[in-house]
Amino acid sequence: MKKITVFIILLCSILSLEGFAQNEKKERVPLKHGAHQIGKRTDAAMQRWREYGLGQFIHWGVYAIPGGQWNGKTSGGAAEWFRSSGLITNEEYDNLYKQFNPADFDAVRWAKQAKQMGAKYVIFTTKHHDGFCMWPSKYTDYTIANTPYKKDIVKQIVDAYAAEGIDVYLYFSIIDWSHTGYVSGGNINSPEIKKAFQAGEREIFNPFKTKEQEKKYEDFKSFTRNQLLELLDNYPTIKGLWFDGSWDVAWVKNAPWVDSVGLELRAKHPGLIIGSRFRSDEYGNRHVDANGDLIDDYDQRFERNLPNNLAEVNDNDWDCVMTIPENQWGYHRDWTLTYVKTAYDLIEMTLQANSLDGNFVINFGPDGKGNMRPEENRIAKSVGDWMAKYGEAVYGAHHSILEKQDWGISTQKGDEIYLAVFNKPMSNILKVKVPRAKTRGNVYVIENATFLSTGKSATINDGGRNKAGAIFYDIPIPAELQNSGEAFVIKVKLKEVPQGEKGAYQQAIT
Ligand code: H79
Repeated sequence: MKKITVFIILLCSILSLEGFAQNEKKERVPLKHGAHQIGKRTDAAMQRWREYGLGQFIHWGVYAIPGGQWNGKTSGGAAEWFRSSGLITNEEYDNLYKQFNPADFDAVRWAKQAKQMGAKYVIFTTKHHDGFCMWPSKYTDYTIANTPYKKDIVKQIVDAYAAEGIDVYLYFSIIDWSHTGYVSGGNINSPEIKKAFQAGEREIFNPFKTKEQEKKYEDFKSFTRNQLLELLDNYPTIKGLWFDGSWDVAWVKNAPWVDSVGLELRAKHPGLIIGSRFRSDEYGNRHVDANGDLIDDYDQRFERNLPNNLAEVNDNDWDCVMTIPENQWGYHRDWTLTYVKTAYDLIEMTLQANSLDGNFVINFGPDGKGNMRPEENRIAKSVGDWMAKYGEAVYGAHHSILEKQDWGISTQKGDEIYLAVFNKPMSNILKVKVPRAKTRGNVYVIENATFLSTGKSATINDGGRNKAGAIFYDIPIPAELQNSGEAFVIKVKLKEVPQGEKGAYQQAIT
């Protein structure tokens, strides 16, 4: 009798699973150029990426010479977009490279600064939309080799950062205003274009006005492919490529080709990490394909924009790249135009990113001589000093089981929880709400708590319960942290104990 019951249950579950799988299959759009893998990569290179916590972005190119200003006029737009600011002619801009001679540039100095800041990886602009190459590419004359400076800047960055143990990623824009074959077909994100594209009406948005143009775009494609292969050949120690500009219709129309280039790059460079801003699926879907699956290795949509909760990141890997002013990536002489973030802001954002399982990347825009600006130097130092004390709460730390609380942000590594206090309570008593225990009938108690900056144990007092029965603990903030003006971290260990266990709750309160 028992055997029959088991058999029936088994049969039912197989049948329902089968039915489920079929339903799933029916709903999925068959794609040749969608995500090539479902779920997160688990190889060593990607595991390493996941532990970075904090990175540095550097935007450097000929746009650093005007620095957002020309003939006494200031552009309010992004400095690295200065060519299209309307303040400079294309001819003037395209000749700036003849003056590019950053006498103060010292890659070792930058790498040491990044190391002190606590950055575990750097993303460096090899080529922005203007097409100027910071390496001596053999496929164009518009490179560093033809400036008075001459030397390969990418190589110096790659070597100096590697020497500091910082992983290098190369930024590459697929937009190239300097290439005669480059054609812009408009932005695929515009709802009108996207709708028509997905309906198969691709001809309406054909960016090529003549056969000649279409042929030239083929030249541009081989040029781009050559440059990418060249970067991997020249700098074999890099860990990944950070793409930009891929929203252009001309690029999206070539999705199958872009996909083939991606596969070629990966085959050539095992472990290579590429974000979701390289290619689209064959229906013009970017970042996530028609089935909602992330394209390539991590989500690149959080540019200057942090997610607020885990639901927004959909269990994907992701990075957030952030400017210090509102939207200046390259060097802009005038930083009074918008709010300029403080080190405190950026540290809080770093914690926020890591608490939601992402990496945070702070952008630097050095000037035309090769100097970081004074504000950037100060920020790097402050972030670094903080990371030296509290980095444990960032590196390899991820989402914690604590719910979001008013005092700040929590992260978790194994069974250690880090309470990063950004909003010190007026009472100077930190009220910490512990989550429900995994096992019914159990509760979490705080077994011990330590102030990371001093290594001293925290006093843990009973903080009562709310109406719903949630347990709170009160941790008094010691005098030396009350007025430091600095965010601080308390490392906490939770222990699960049976709710009724005599003295268990009190025992944990030391
Ligand atoms: O490299 C940085 C930006 O230059 C690049 N991505 C980051 C990492 C980027 N390119 N385009 N965009 C971001 C989005 C488009 C912004 C624009 Fe504008 C709005 C282009 C024209 C209007 C901002 C304002 C840039 C120029 C003026």
